Amino acid sequence: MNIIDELEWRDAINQQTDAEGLRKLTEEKAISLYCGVDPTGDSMHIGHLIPFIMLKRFQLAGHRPVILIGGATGTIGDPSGRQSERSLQTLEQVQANVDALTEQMKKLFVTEGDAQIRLVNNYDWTHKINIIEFLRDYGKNFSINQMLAKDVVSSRLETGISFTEFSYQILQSLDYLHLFQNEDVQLQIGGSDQWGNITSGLDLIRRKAGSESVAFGLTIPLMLKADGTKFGKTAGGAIWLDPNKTTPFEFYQFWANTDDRDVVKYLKYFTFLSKEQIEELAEKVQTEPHKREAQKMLAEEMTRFVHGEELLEQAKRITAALFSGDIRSLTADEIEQGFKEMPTFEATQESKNIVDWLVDLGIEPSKRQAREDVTKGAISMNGEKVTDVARDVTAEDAIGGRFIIIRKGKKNYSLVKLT
Ligand code: 545
Repeated sequence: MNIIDELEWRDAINQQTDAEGLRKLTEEKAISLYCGVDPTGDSMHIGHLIPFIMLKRFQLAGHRPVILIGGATGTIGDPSGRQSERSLQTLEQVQANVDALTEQMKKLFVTEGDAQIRLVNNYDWTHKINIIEFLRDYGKNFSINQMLAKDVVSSRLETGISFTEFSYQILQSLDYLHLFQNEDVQLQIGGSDQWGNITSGLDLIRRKAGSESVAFGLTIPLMLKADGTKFGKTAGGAIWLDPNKTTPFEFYQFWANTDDRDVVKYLKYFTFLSKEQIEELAEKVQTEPHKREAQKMLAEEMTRFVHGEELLEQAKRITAALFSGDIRSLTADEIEQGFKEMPTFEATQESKNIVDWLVDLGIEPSKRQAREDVTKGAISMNGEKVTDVARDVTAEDAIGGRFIIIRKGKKNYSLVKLT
């Protein structure tokens, strides 16, 4: 299947500058293409990941992707999709983010011995341009009238936009021109918010390199959820790729909890499973939805891709232990991940009677209630029922010397940390 047909089948195309032209070119030869990311933060979330997954699809189809890290553009920040002026980050902050994002990109997309995906930083060519050159060689090719007409700018005319943010599109255009002339890049892709910047780059290429220049732009649609809420956001915030912000277990759970109405869409968009595999899973969503096979596959594919096999296995182990109640099989680190969102209490190492301990922590409202719950078998500690009201809780009960998990009733979990 041609890469453009594949993207169409995956519903991954929003706008294209010349659909027929791009299809023909990609059929004729291996092309170079790029997508950029600005170091405005130190990690991507799953929304940012989308166009880079599409880059990888081009690579798998034999094309040559370039990932651009915006060391220059990141010092300013893209006004696209924003209602108000950004506050500038320090140059040190930008550099720290460049380093973090470069690592993240390498980990995800540059596999051992893989010469196909290249990483570039636009600081390398942008910092050499002086102001006279900027105004004479580049500024002359931009029409203020056209720049004002771009959504990004026109939507800000009421509230205001600085010259700095107004000029952002010029910097991104210089990148496309640079990569077109020096790296043979003929396609830029991005989320739908990038359309204005991409077409502005194409205009610059036509003016500087000739109107017959063969270069294209393609954007990817915003991911929409069936229930109308925003994709990739949970009560706990965004789903980050950095395991210190979103643990691999939470990451796995996010995908595993996908609605039946969205799961096939996500499989097409995010995974490298084939059309046949996805069609088979789509069938199962219809015939045996209760098994949630499509969701499990989605969660596995995504967690493996972002965090690797080992952390995927750990996420699955935590999931299974929470389901069966077999808490003792988990390590302290796994408990920390699995119980991150559950009510947390702190207790000392001191031994204490279970009834007093539960009441003092606030897990039980009164001694009477605590006694009743213990006696009727409603309380378990680390997956084992405690029915003896005379039992003491000691430091020995803590898993890894750190955590005690209390379950009250069927699924009221509390995490107790020993201090
Ligand atoms: C800079 C120079 C170029 C080409 C592109 C750029 C970046 C671009 C931009 N992209 C977004 C971005 O978000 C911040 C991430 C923080 C870690 O601003 N001007 O950098 C997002 N992008 C991915 C998608 C996007 C876009 O990285 O394109 O649409 C989100 O899905 O918003 O020469």
